[in-house]
Amino acid sequence: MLKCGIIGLPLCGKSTIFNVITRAGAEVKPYASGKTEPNRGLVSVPDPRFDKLVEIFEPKKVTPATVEFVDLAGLSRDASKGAGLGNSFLSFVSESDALLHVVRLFENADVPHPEESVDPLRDWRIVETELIYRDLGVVDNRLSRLSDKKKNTPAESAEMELLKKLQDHLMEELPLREYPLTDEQKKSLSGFAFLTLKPELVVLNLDEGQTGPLPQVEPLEAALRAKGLGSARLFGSLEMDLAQLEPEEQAEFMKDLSIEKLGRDRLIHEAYRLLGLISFFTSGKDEVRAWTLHSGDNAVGAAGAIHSDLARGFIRAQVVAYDDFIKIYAQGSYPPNDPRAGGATMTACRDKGTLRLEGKEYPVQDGDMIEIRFNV
Ligand SMILES: Nc1nc2c(ncn2[C@@H]2O[C@H](COP(=O)(O)OP(=O)(O)OP(=O)(O)O)[C@@H](O)[C@H]2O)c(=O)[nH]1
Ligand SMILES: [Mg+2]
Repeated sequence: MLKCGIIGLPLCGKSTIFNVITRAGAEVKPYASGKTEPNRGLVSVPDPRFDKLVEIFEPKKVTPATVEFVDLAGLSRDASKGAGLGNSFLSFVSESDALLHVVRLFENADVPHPEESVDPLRDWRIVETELIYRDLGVVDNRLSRLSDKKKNTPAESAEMELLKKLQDHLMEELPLREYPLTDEQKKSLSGFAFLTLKPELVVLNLDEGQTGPLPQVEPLEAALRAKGLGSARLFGSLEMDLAQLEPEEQAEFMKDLSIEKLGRDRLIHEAYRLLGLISFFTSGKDEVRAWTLHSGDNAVGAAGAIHSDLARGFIRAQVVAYDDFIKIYAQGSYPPNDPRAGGATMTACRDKGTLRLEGKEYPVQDGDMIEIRFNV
């Protein structure tokens, strides 16, 4: 299961954002000390293409793509040296595939700020620095273990050479994602689960009044842009309250507050993209399902995501791109919600040559509709 860890200073609104995303109703208050397990929530990835396929096929069962979000304890200054509760949670950060880094923008006299003032750029740097020092600790340990050995294999010597360069880089308080690594090097380092190599999206947690140009957030937004990191603004508390309402009530409130669109869907979507994920669909009368692959995975990988038998006995993949399918659907004569429309459209795709037969190495494209032909 792909995981997205929610990190940030204590009391910046991580659990609030977790609730917005998962609608789970986790406790929003200072992280209880003694708590050893983070809150976890599975989230369906909103995808209008998936919704459309469900509408066309009217299946008995629907299974959207999912991502797990993990709500972690706050990382304080010096967490990498053992300070604060967040330190014991660094291991949960390392098991995450991507990070949502929450930064506090809201002013609230009832909620103490660990650094005693709201300063988003400083706060973001504090947490980033802790991640850098945690990675440096991992590099230091590995290097001292390797240099303690009487003799190193050629592979170990090469590893030491690279690690020393990374050590210098980290000592300049730079994240590893800013070090030019080849794909091969990245692969060789994957076992270390470096925190500063993980893709990161910064969530600016705002109060409802904080709209338009915000001088206090611009330095951080500019710094992130320069680093090629994405950021998203979100009204944490407000969206959490909205998430707990029934849809009609929610729509009414949003109209009153002149909010056009919730940040939730955008955030989940962005996280999915950040994870380097794509979706392919299987669709029929029984089930419409979205499956998750890493961008670049091939047709056998798609088969294996469904079942190992399908990968083992793989013959061919029948593929039609979602957009092509919809074009042909639109030419069809079935009224909306006619249960026959899905199958009929598939047949039309085959007749018109839009449906392709692809081999094992075919790189699956986001939005492909796939049926695997196999033989075991
Ligand atoms: N006014 C305002 N208050 C907020 C906002 N987001 C969070 N809070 C409040 O800040 C407090 C802490 O929020 P949490 O979501 O628990 O923060 P956290 O980062 O999970 O805290 P720890 O887990 O203890 O590190 C709560 O009292 C929230 O109601 C916001 O956008 N505006
Ligand atoms: Mg919390």
